[in-house]
Amino acid sequence: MKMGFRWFGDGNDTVTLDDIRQIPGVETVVWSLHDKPAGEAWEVAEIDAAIARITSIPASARARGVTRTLDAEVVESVNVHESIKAGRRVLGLGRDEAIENYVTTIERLGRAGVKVVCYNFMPVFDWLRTDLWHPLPDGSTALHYSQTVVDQLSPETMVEFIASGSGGLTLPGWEADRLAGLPEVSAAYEGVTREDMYAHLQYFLDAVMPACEQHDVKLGIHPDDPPFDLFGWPRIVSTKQDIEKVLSLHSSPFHGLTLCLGSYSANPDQDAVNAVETFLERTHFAHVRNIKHSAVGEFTEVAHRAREGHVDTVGIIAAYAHAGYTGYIRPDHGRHLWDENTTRRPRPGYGLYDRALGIQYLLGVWDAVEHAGRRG
Ligand code: DNO
Repeated sequence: MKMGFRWFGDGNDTVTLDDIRQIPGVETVVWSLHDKPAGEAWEVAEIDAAIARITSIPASARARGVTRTLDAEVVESVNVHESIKAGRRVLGLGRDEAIENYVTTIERLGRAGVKVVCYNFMPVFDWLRTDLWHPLPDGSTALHYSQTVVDQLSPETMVEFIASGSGGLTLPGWEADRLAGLPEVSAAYEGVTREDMYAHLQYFLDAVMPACEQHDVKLGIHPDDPPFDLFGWPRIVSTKQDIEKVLSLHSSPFHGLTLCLGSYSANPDQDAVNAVETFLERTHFAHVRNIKHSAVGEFTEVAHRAREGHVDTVGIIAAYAHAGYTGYIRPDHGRHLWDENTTRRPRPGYGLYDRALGIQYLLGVWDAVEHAGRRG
């Protein structure tokens, strides 16, 4: 297993690579070109520059004796253009052209040494929360979701709400280019059924898998977050049955999952540990975090420790450790802690401290399982 940490890039994240280097156990920086509109091919020079930034140690740090390096083997995400998901021309781009650019990006990332690319197939919106700075009883804040609130909002008000809570940073999945075209994008899904969405995903996989195999890049689809249909648009990666169906769409071992266990567990009927075990062979990347359900369709993100919420994070990591999982894991969203909200002003869910604490907890479980194994 390789532990990763998501980083949004210079000027786009209040966490630094120097910070990440000091978190014990982190080997991989999970990155992306966040200002790249979905549908465009990533340029070789941009890829090389991003990877060089992550993998090299600046001279100033070297002078302080820093030698610890990080790799850049995981990209989260290369976003899938709406034309591919909706199966028709959207925002001036046809799906075949968008797929061609996706294939070019995969080829270039593979040549640059990237091993896993994460993506999602959610229509229009990516992840969604209704409170980005929800107060917790311990004085920290965290992401919160309430279906009742969503039911009272329109897609347009949702966009305004997320933008107002972002602190001026571009939030992944809520990029301006995607949202500027909201009326057109949303109209493109009219009449698109779940079955159509699976067919569109299969069409995409058929086109990109040869490049993945040739360039040794594994593709991991991220489950819907939250795992419910929103605003009437069909979401197709929400439950265990959905994931089974998704995996059946293409037999290549390079087609697999970014198994986000927090997203998956937002539906209390799903069993996260069972999903880990069932989908182990096809899990290229796992996101591990904890949530606490407060009512039907309502949850708050809490610390990674299992007993803080309703996700069995111990069972999840133990299952991976017992199986000798060799893919990537990252902690997922954390609370915003200590003086972070006033000093560092983190991205919602992506502060430094709680994710660093979370990693130590996850690695503690991992090490304990390995240790017990050695003692027989
Ligand atoms: C939010 C993230 C998502 C995720 C994408 C994957 O915090 O979990 O934006 O990166 O859905 O494509």
